[in-house]
Amino acid sequence: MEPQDASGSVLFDPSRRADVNLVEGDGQIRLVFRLRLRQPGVTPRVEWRQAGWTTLSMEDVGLLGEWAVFQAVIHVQDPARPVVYRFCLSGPEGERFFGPAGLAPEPEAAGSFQLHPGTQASFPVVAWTRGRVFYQVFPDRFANGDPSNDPPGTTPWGGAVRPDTGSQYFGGDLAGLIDRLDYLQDLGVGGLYLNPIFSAGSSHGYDTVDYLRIDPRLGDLDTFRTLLDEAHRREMRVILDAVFNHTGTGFWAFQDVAERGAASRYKDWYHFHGFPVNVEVPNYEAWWNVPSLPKLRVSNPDVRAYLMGVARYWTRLGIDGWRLDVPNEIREPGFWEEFRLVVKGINPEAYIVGEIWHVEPEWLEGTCFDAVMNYPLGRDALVPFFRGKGGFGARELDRAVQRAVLAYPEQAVTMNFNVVGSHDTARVLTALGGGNLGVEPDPGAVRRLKALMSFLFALPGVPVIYYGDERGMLGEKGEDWDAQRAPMPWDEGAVRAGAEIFDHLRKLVRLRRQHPALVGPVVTRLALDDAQGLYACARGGGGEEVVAVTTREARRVHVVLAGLTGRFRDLVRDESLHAGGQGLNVELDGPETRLIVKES
Ligand SMILES: [Ca+2]
Repeated sequence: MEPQDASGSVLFDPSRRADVNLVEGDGQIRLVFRLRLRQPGVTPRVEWRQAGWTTLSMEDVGLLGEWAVFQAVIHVQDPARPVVYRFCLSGPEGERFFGPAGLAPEPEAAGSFQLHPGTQASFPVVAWTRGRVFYQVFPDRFANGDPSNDPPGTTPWGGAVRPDTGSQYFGGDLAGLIDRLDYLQDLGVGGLYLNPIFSAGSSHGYDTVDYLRIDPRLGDLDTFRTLLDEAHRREMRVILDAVFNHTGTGFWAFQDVAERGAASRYKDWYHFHGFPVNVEVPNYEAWWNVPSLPKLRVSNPDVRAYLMGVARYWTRLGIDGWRLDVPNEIREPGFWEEFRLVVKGINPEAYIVGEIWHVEPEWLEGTCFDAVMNYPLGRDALVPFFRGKGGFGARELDRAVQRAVLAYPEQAVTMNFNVVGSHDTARVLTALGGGNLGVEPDPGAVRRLKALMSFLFALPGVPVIYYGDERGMLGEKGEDWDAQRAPMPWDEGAVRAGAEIFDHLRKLVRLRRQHPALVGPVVTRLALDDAQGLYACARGGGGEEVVAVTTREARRVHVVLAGLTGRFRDLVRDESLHAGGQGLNVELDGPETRLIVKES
């Protein structure tokens, strides 16, 4: 239900957590109301009662698409009593009321919404995600710690990436990752997201052959247990890739049907159109019609039970969460809700990240995932802004930041998985104009990358570094050409700009741990200047305030941030600033992002 008035000028859905969000913390319950309006000159208030009626004005917190979003927060005194509420809109036409019946001139006609705080489940934040930075590892390409498990025909490390990259192996494995945990600890990351590590038919691993076995080319169960222990010992959490929409053709259930046809007891585990099975001209449903990726019939209770068993097995083994591959392609009602219950039942602090490419708040209601891969922020906003192309300026950046904050409930905003590149996209440095694999990155692009990363680290959500981005790796994503999945260049100086980028990210990772202001859900715009490609916002929380000022222009620009007084410190440059009578004067040597904390 999305109550809105007939003219379409008010939008509010009491069943959406982004619209009414119950937040528990610090021994109290808050209700965060957000009302969307599309009518200038209207001032909304929320009227609510537990005992007597109270009226609270709503604050204009930004734009979500074409909607102005107004917010009010109330503190629930008695969770046992229902909260009754409605909205009052004052405008040129006088006062009107908004409730379940829509807009009406009288409160009685609009009606009132009702909410029972005591029976409503809150959406808890996975506490350990606060202040952490994730690192994504594509196992075959990260580090080869055990040449004895290299598949036949393994390409020497650093050799050319072939177009048919799924059948090409570089020999990377879990032993190599364990060897490099000290390196990752030095970088400071607190979480690892591993692309698939279960037995599979390709180097990317998305065609699972055995969900309960580590791919022998990567190690075995003992190696994996060692990885978990060694990561945990270093305060790093590990999440795995769950590929539940499809399997590989080598998976035992598919093999059984391939052998026995209609007589197989697994014939209903997939969507076969006929028998015998034909993998040359597939007579079954497959992911994007790729014959090697037959789609599972998740509506089959046996399949569902099997997949829940997989989730149970690895969660019990001690992993810290899951990244779910193409979860939007599994539309069976209740599937992801059940997955969440299974996983959280074993580990309530497990972190569940869905591979969702668009802004889709329905996944982040607290019943399915904790986070989505936030491509809309990283790839669709930060990259085009800092790239400086396609008319994506400070105003568009501002809109995208507001969308990232206002489309979701605050718990999800702080937990969102903020990728700026992945195994599925061009490398971020390439997308910023750095060039393709094999060249020395363009120095201007390196500066843009540093500015982008500083800004990313100042926004709510969990920043994610794709392996090698910290060493200046380049790589375009082609049709069948995954240059963004090249083997990690471990030789010092393999990329001249590598050390500079590494040091920058290392500093940012630490700042995120040290400054609670960078982690909270609220972003307040301070300045926006399209001509200077400049944007500034305040971040606050934990008793401190940090100001992020960024420009993408390759020149000196400056801005006076009115209303700021006192002494400040630039956390990236490590230098002091003083606000004058006009405010805080910030100069930038663009492209650059300055992160400035108020000291007094
Ligand atoms: Ca190996």
